[in-house]
Amino acid sequence: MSPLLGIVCVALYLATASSTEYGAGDTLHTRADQVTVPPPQGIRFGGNGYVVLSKGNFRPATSSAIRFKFRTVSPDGLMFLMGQGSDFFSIEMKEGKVVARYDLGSGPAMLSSSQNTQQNFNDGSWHSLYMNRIRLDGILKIDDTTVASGRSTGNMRTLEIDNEIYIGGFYAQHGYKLVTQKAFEGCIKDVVFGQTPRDINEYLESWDVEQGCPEV
Ligand SMILES: [Ca+2]
Repeated sequence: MSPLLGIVCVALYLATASSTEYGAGDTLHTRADQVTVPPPQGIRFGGNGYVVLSKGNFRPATSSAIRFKFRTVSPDGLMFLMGQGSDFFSIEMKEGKVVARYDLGSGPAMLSSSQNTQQNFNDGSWHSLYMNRIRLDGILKIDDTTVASGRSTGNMRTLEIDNEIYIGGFYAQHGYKLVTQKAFEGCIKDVVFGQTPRDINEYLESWDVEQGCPEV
């Protein structure tokens, strides 16, 4: 295409666009509105990485409520991990199911979505996850439906954690034998610790991640 023909084509395109897609004088207004759309939230995990968030004002010793949305086509991968010593709390994809585990220091609890549904959640769609434990008792909801509940064993009642909370993987091999070592591949957004929404892009450290989750 010659440069001149290119200019003519652009001019024709603009004329067509302005006459069919916008009313007279609307174009600048429309573009100004688009500028105010917030940047994409969430993070895309490449499958070999992780994000570290500080616990901030999150105090999960007695009650640890976690929310986030996830999207993946991978059947296995670590989505969430926090802990200290033998205390931990984890959420992972396992063969397409969602599995949460915690140990308060005297024995583990395991909650699998397979308890109440045979649905596989690695279907490429967004799913909202809510997990809470109060003392020994845990409950796991996906897409606002309770999929599992459980209770840890022993007499320990509180969860101790370090400042670093891992999303999507861990920086090395972790020591929690029941928890997957495989990193998550997919997207996570809208993270809430307790009652506090957290921007997953405001991390202490990350590896193999990209900001934003494209809609396709
Ligand atoms: Ca404990």
